[in-house]
Amino acid sequence: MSQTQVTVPDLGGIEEVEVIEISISVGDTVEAEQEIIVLESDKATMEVPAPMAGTVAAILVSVGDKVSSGTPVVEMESAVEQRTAEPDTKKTTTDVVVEAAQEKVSAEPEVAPDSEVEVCVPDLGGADAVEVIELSLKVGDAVEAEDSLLVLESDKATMEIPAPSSGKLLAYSVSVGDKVSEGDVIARMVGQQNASKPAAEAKQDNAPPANTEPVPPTTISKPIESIPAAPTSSGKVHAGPAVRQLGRELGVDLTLVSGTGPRNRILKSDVQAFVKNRLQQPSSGAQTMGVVGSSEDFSRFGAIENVPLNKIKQVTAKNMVQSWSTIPQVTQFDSADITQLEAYRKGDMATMLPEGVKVSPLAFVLKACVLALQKFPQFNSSLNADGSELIFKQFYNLGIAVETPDGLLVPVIKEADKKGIIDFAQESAELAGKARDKKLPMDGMMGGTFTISSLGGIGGTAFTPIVSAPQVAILGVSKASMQPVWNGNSFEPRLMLPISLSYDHRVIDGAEAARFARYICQLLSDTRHMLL
Ligand code: CAO
Repeated sequence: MSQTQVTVPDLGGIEEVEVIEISISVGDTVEAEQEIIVLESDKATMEVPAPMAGTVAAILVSVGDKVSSGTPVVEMESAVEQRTAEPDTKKTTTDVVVEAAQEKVSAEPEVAPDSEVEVCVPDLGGADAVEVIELSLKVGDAVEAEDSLLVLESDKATMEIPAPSSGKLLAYSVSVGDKVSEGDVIARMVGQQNASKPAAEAKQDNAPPANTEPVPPTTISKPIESIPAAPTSSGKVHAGPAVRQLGRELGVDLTLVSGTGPRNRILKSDVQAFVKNRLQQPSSGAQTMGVVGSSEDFSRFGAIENVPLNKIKQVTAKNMVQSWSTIPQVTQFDSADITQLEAYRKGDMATMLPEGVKVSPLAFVLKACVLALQKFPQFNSSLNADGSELIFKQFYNLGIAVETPDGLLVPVIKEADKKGIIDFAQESAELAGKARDKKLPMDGMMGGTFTISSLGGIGGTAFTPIVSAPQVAILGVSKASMQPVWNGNSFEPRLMLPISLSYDHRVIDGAEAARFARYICQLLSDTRHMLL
């Protein structure tokens, strides 16, 4: 077991930096390259990585301490002899980038009043191409000298490119996601300070540093290829690469996170607190439901109007997100020949209906569904909380999706196994009417075991309804239409009803779903089957 002292690497001329984050505790096991300490000057953030895998034996500094190149910060124990973090013997990538950035800052002079300048990518310290991960300002923004214009990221460093002078941003020449190399023009701005020459020329200037503070380069341990695409953001974000990476992994727009670090820098704990807070908010607002909308300011492109979503739409959104994100669902399509059914419905049946009762194809579909659920009970089941058991329900309650002016409601026809076609027609019309008149009691929408969503009165050939958790399947019904169907000798015009069965693939296999859908089609194709 050997002990290694981790020291502050070469700070490229900066005398002192502040310890702003200690990412490990004594006793922690760390991987080589894992961030252990974060340092910050007023211009740069630097993550000090572990030089090897091992255990943290002692932490020699506290948050707020000022440290310099070579200051011991951590003692680590390693089973294997490792190199120590000798700041002066080898140049780390960080050092190179720090120095490169430092050269760049020092080399960039101020610009002449109202002169237009191009801002270029500085010396990248050996990195070929780096990605633009953030445009920090909006075109037309007033800019102070040293304000971050944009953020570049390689597999080892994040670098903010500061404005060479105060002035106004005229244009960006790049977009988020673009790869840029040293010397590429990234922005144009008009300067308003006394100056000697534009930044594009200045970048080739090798004059010794006048300003020894580097722009923020920091090390990250994960290759850029493994980082998901950065969320686009127009706001300025003050955060290190590890925090930016965490934000991307969690899908957090860092412009919405308040930083509690020095100079409002966003820390990992801020991102974690942000996510926790979002998850803990009351279950009403769209943002609390995992319904992630856009934080983009669309008014930049034209007139907009913000209309609050009503309660029904917010609850629907929550349920949709919950079902869509938790259920691996597949949709099986089929079609039923309802030529005979429709002839009967519009003919003999119409003459036998009680006064005022109107029967649509939906009543037959409801009846066919109950019979299919009885034959295939797994479609009338739910998974238990830990997914270890299937709960078979011995009651049949059918939900019907009803379009109302306020949004989608799903009243439930209870004890559907005890009902006939006329019951279904009457009850679905009554429930749809109550739903539209806002007279549906809360328990009228509870206890459903399977749902039918019919768009047949509107049109369309197929759709993919979303399974409503904890149910495991839903049947979508589209508009029946005349189709040429081959009868073995010739094509016959038949009235075909398209159905779309979405199902929870954890509970139902594809073959079962195909059989279930086929069975419904058979029942609808010959109404006599419904008597069996
Ligand atoms: N194919 C062809 N015609 C159909 C049909 C079908 N599959 N289903 C209904 N029709 C006909 C009806 O026979 C009726 O014709 P007539 O006016 O000539 O009698 C007409 O279309 C209108 O029917 P309807 O929609 O009023 O009645 P319904 O019983 O079929 O449906 C209800 C009732 C409440 C389901 C429906 O009004 C509704 O709200 N549908 C929208 C559901 C929805 O939004 N689903 C999406 C949820 S997201 O997955």
